Amino acid sequence: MTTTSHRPVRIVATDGPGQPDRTPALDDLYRGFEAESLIPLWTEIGDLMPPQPRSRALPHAWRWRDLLPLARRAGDLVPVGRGGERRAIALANPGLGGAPYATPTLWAAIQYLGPREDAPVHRHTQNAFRFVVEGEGVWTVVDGDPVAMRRGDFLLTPGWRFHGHHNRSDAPMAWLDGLDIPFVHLTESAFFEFGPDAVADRGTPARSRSERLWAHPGIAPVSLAGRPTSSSPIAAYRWEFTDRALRDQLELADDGHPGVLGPGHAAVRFTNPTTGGDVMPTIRAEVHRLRPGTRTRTRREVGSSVYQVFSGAGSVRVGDREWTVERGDLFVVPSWQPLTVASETGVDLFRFSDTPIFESLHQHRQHVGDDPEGAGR
Ligand code: GTQ
Ligand code: FE2
Repeated sequence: MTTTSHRPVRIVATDGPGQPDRTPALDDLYRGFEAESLIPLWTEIGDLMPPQPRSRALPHAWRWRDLLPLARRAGDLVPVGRGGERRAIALANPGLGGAPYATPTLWAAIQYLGPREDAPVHRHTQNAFRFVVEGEGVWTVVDGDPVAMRRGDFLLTPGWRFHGHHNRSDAPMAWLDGLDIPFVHLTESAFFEFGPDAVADRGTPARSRSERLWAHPGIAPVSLAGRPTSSSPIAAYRWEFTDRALRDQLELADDGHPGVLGPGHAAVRFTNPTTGGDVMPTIRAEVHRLRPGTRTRTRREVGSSVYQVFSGAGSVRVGDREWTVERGDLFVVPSWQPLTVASETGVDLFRFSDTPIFESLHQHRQHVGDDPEGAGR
């Protein structure tokens, strides 16, 4: 997928339906195609135009209890500084040929910063976020605005903003990074720039300037109101608000108001207050809460998602795989693979996906409910 070498064209002809009989003359024609770098549709169509999406990515899960000790060891052995830029360890989907990609479009990594460490300032066109499943003490500085990172917070670094991270505490911290690195790579649209070598502003405010300006529900500063921006101006969505929104949604459902996804299933989406749409052009982010004893309906959707368990535990079915997951565990749902989640004790799930890409291009479809063929829309 990422190769740029000059591999000669090879035509793999089958004897399947719609294929001409293999004769020396046909073989000769195909060698002629190859010599001129040509490939006929009729030998490729099954792969190029499947009846429904067939992701190369596999359903896969990573355990927090496996990731964290490895990140710690990386903290001992690998310095963080200019060049490598980040001590981030990518979840590499085993179906994607060794690329550091969780899905064909999404990067997911555990990033680790030791006590008092700094990660240098840079910027890139890739959109990024952080989600914190445990710990605190790191500030991510986005265009000079220090943003505290704490458990449950969802933090944005939209494309082309300078950003560095600094750990102001004596404890290490690890968190989840999500970016659209694979999508940007595939579309050959990446730009990157180092920031100043001087460390970012080491300020440690409890609230960022961005939150003071923007993180007030339904309220916008008059100087900026009515002007849609491509990414959300809110640098941090605090867990306190996310949790309250989920609690309220479940309670309202109990009182007979509609608004939950299904019985016992509340979900909130992080949105851009200037548009009401997704936080960034390529990434959607949500938190789902299942009450104890809840099972979701089976859902399949165009595009891929990565989930992380924030708290509680559950059992997850993706395609033909099934796992029991608990706090910190991550799993991938490839395009059009059916997903069902159930929880005996209750679970909070953070989810991010590439859905905005497909919605913008009018390629999005989803299907909810049992549909063994998966052909519904
Ligand atoms: O924190 O700036 O996981 O630039 C990958 C690329 C994190 C970051 C990643 C990045 C960053
Ligand atoms: Fe970055």
